[in-house]
Amino acid sequence: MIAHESAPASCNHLRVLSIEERFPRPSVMGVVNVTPDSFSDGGVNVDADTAAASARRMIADGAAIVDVGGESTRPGSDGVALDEELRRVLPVLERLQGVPVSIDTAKAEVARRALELGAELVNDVTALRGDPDLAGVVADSEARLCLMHMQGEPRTMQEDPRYDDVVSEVAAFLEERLAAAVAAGIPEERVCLDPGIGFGKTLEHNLEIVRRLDVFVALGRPVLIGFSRKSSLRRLTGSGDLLAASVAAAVSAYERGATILRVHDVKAHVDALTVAAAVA
Ligand code: HH2
Repeated sequence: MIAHESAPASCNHLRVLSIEERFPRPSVMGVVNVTPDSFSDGGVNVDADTAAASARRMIADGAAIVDVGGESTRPGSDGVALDEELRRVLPVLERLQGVPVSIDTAKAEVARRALELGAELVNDVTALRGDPDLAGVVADSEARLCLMHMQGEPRTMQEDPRYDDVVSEVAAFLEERLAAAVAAGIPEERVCLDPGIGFGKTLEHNLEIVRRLDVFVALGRPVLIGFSRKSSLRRLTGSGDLLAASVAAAVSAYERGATILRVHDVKAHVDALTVAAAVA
């Protein structure tokens, strides 16, 4: 009898946690770019041991997850070939067994290999528009998914981004991509949404997105924001050191409803968000 009663509970325990359950507000995602050319930390983590050590440091500093990426999406960048992306990220993922990892990729094969190595989230800046096989890879796994908005492609996206109303257009896009993900068999509760700060957006577009973040929260899925070290902050402050600006942007986004903050400087963000959450 007791065994029967406990059976549903143990089944429940095995259920994949939703984004909301896995990432309480606010949660920090630490950025681990294994690239020679990322806009703020390119070249820092090209060596797999160094990258894995910095990922572990981020978790020790309070990150809920680390986002490992082998392809820079900075404005003006070209894509990287599958072989090269695998060569960059696999040795790092192999060294991060047991560490909570997200894979920042638009390629199905990179995601598949990363999930085999224990990644729990696929962060796709193309929102499943880049590789037709990626939705199936996520649907066939227990992975969570981040769908991000980008206008255009990294090579040209900052040339002259235009919107009639950036907030309603980006929200409509995310709503449509969420429906596409669900239609492909990915459970809605495993998906989070990201308006894509800096991806085909001016400084004013980025600020308007954070100002009206409630519109994205109203879509019903947790919102991820990555404002850390982005060039809009330099444009706004004129400062070379973007730490304080990044922290302020993350706290502003959190206060308007963001759940996951994607950041480079984990400790400063965790401390700031802990205080912001305490007074919320
Ligand atoms: N920003 C970058 C990369 N991936 N993913 C999500 N979901 N949201 C973001 O805002 C986001 C992202 C760009 O930042 P970074 O990884 O530091 O630079 P690069 O693309 O040059 O590697």
